[in-house]
Amino acid sequence: MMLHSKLQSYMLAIACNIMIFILSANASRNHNLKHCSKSHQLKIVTPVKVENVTFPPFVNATASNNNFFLGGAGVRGLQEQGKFIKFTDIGIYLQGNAVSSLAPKWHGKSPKKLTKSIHFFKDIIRGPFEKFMQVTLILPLTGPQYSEKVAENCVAILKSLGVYTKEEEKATKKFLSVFKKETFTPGSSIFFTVLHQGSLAISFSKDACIPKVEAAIIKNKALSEAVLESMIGENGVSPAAKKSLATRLSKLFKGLC
Ligand code: HCC
Repeated sequence: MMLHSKLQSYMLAIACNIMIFILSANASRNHNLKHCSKSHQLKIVTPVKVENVTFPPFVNATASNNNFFLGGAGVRGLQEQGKFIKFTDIGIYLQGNAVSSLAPKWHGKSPKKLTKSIHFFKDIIRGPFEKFMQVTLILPLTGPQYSEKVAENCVAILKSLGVYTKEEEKATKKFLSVFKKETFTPGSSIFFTVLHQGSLAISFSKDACIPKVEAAIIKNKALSEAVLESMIGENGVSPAAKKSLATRLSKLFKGLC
């Protein structure tokens, strides 16, 4: 009997050790922020609460098996009749390797300098890592109301870059059609994944849960990047998300050996 219970606790200890090993292997894969000491990165990659939404520090993005951390988050509002109306909360997630990709150029720069730097955000938008954006509604919007605003901004960006061709026009039409029948109540979310080859995966949820499978994929790199640029580019709709990205990334760069 004694031997039996000893054996049982022995087996339990082995099982626990195996579990801890699997969990820590997974955690270090999840938090794949190269060269960054784990305790440092875990302290810095915190959740961000914007209005009623808490953006978790790590997520699995729609249509991608890569690991993403929360770069930054902020509100998107509009000045209407002298009042600032908050419409959406925007969270920007970056693939784990973004930190080591951006650090050589941007390490040591203050959050203020990064917030003001157009080139810093261009490097995020064009960098060789995947990006994932979560837009959670504060006020209700129809699919067409939301998508027409985004498309309008994207077309302006693409034209200013001189890359708005028939292909981008077709891609923009597809973008609008994906939203045609959607309605977004407060708390529902729209997700965009800018994938490695430049495709844009779009998904929707009634809450903040991220769907594994996309509602649509649009194969147009210029449009995919323009969607992110419309949020955090030079005239991005969320200066708050830009400030948050700059502050958090500058801290993450400091953690590099
Ligand atoms: C964009 C443009 C807008 C938004 C975005 C990216 C956005 C839209 C809000 O995430 C909005 C507000 C009022 C409206 C319609 C849309 O969050 O009437 O490029």
